[in-house]
This record gives sequence, C-alpha cells and structure tokens, in this order.
Amino acid sequence: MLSALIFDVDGTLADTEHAHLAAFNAAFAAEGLGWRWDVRLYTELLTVSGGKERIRHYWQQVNGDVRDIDGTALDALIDHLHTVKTAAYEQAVRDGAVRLRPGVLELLEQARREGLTLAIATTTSPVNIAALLRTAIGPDWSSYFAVIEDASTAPLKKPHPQVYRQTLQRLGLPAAQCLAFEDSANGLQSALGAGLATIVTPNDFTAHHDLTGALRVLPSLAGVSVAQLRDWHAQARA
Ligand code: XBP
Ligand code: MG
Repeated sequence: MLSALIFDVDGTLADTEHAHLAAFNAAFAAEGLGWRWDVRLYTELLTVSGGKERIRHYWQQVNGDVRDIDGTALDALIDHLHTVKTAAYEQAVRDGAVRLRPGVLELLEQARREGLTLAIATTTSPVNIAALLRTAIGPDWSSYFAVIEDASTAPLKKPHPQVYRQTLQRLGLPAAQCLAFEDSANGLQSALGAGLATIVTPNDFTAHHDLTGALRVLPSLAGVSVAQLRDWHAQARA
C-alpha cells in the first residue's frame, strides 16, 4: 500500500541548479575571489552534495594541499561565502528565476486530495526550500509537507542515506509504503540506501548519471497520476 511520497528539491521539484550556479558566482565575485564556475565545471562539482561541501571540494582542487590557511580560517571563509550565496539564491528565487518542473504541482495537489502524505528530503538549506515553495505554491506551502528533512537536520549529505532514513523515521512509515522522487545519482543512491523505491526525473545536469536501480526514469512528472504511481509501486513490491 502506498502511503507517502518523498521529494528531493533541487533538480526534482524545480530546475534550480542554474540559479544556484549564478548565486555561487555572485558570492565569489562579491568576495573578489576571482573564481567563476561555468556549466561544465558545475556539472562535475554537483557530484558533491551540499553547497559548503562543494566549495570546500573546489578549494582543495585549486589549492592542492596548501598549508598557508589554517582549518578555522578556511571554515570561516566557506561559511561566509555560503551565506552570501544563499542570500543571492533566495533573492533570485523571489525574483522568479525558478519554476516548478512540469507536472510537479499537479501531482502534489492530486496526492493531497487522495490522502497521500507528502515529505521533503533534500541536502539544500531550509531558506532555499522556503524561498522556492513560497513563490511556487504560496504562503501555506509548508502545510503540504508532513516532514521536511534538509541540510540543517541531516548533516550527512547524499549519497549518504541519512536524510531519507530520518524522513522515514519521522513519518513513522516503512520504506515499503513510500516512493522517493530524485534527479541525480547521489539522490538515487541515498534513497535506495534507505530502502526506497525511487522514480528519477533527470535534468541537463544529471542526464549522463548512472541511474541503475531506479524504479522508473522519466523525462518529467508531467502527466504522472497517483493511480500510475500506485501501479508502479505495486509492481516494485511484487
Ligand atoms: C542539491 C544540492 C544542494 C544545492 C545547493 O540538493 O546538492 O547543495 O546544489 O544548495 P538536493 P545549498 O538534495 O535537493 O538535490 O547551497 O543550500 O547546498
Ligand atoms: Mg536533487
């Protein structure tokens, strides 16, 4: 029996990564770092989940094993850059830079009407979720989701299954009664690690990822009904 749908945010609910990329570059420019990530490089960097982790990974790429900055100074730089980036992203989303992907809002509404529980399991920051969904759904957006697990509650980032395990624990549901929705290999591995059948809707940044293990790989959620999800879920359980 299907009881709950658990959604990833970035790349799944909305194609957000171009706006994230612009926000990272705005932060780097504001700090005069001379860094500028292009789409090709960012596509590679997206294999590291979490904005702070991604900045640290890039720092180590460009600085090798530099010893001229001690750990706390680097941590402070990364935290500051990420704070500036998050503010830039939030402003871009408020200005309408991001739309929900096709079929997402319809599916959320239909799932609510049919009494399915909805949840979010993401590695992004809580302010980013609020900015995106307040703009896309409206001020009552948080009433749509029974559980929200994000970077502030699940510090171990995808592909680690922590965020999905904590979502299931708070839902009080077994993985067998739920479906996960993802866009990337990291996200798929995280959901599979928590025992969840997972539907993947890749995007430009993740189309080349290895999505072996997905219950379905779809171009988008356009036209996907709750009845269709129940069928796929029953097949997965069979
Ligand atoms: C995708 C991520 C996030 C975003 C940037 O999250 O890995 O890091 O790229 O957001 P999701 P932050 O699990 O929703 O696909 O800078 O807030 O991390
Ligand atoms: Mg994602």
